[in-house]
Amino acid sequence: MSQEVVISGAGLWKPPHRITNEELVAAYNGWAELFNRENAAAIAAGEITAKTPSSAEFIEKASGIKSRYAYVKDGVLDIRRMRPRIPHRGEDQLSHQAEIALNAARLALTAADKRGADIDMVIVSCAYTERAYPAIAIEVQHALGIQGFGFDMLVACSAATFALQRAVDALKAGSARAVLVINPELTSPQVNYRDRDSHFIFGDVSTAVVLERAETCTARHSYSVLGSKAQTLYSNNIRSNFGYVAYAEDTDPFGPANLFHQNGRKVFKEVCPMAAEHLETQIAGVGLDIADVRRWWLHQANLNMNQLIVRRLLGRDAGQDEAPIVLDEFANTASAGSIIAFCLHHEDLAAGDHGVICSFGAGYSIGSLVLRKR
Ligand code: CO8
Repeated sequence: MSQEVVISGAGLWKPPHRITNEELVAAYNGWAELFNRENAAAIAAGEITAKTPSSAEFIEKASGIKSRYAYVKDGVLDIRRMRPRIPHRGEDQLSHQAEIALNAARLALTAADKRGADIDMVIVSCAYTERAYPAIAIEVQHALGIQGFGFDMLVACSAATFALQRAVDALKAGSARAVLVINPELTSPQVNYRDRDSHFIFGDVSTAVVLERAETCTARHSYSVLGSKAQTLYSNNIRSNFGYVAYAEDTDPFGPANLFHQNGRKVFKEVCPMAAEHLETQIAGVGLDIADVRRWWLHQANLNMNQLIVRRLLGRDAGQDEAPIVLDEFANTASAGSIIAFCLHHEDLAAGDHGVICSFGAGYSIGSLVLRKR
């Protein structure tokens, strides 16, 4: 059997609700006014700092984000709540994350011309899972009637590319015939909608990818994986401290320090050169030149970041055709961003065209796959 591994299908599921910058800013500013009113005496005494308003113009200029999708919109814009109101599901019900994982997985299986019985490894890989165990992947495996095994893995924004690399390795080693990688990015429960610096950054979405050996592939669109690379470098600049130890530490598991927070400026400065260098090495490593890459499916955190990375690689700007941007509509969807870009912008490629999927973010982590259309 050949060692050629292919991506044979991808699926994108969008949540039913959309939140514009204007709606989000109106809610934040309403909450900030209320906070300032309720804390007027302490603010006047210099004990706490007054909240300053957010602005839709700033958000679009600083990030390129115009809107985001929400699994549940109810509650997010309620200034007395500022978080989604997600109905609790009991242990006998399908979990929220398994449900959105299945929505994307079914689309990817159809695109790959595969059924559950053809798959024997399921990886649910994302920034957060809603519980520790049983793995969301095993719940999905059960719902799809898949034999074999499943597991969850967390690598923040690089969860998708790192899982794709695990899949490639498993297929090459022969420990799986076909692998389903799913990224159910339910980010909204971890967003601090009271934090002006980050309330606008994230959106919910779910993506999935099927990988298999070339000889079993019957899909209309498929891509040989020429190389995959995962890289990490420890940094505290993007953190979520949410975790099970909070219960024993007597700290508030939902306090601001336990929700997503970052030093966005530092991340921007440090990650852009790392990502560009990673891509140069990775592309040279598979015997290609930068100019051979027809399409860049890059991580979608910030428009200016992507433009800077592409400029460093190509020595010029690239348009939507070469490096598609989806974050204007979806915002930062953690690990799913580069996969959304792939899902929406791959069918027009011709046989022999090369493309690169690349993610970068918390950890720091960077992951990439070089593909060739078959
Ligand atoms: N409205 C108006 N003004 C604002 C706002 C706002 N909402 N926020 C900040 N400002 C002000 C600041 O106060 C500052 O004012 P001043 O100059 O007077 O001090 C000014 O605007 C500039 O602020 P910044 O320097 O912070 O602005 P930047 O231009 O750096 O833009 C960004 C901020 C958009 C955050 C930008 O730095 C960025 O995108 N950086 C990259 C960050 C990144 O990619 N992070 C990755 C995070 S995701 C990840 O890795 C995985 C996490 C897992 C998922 C989590 C799910 C919850």
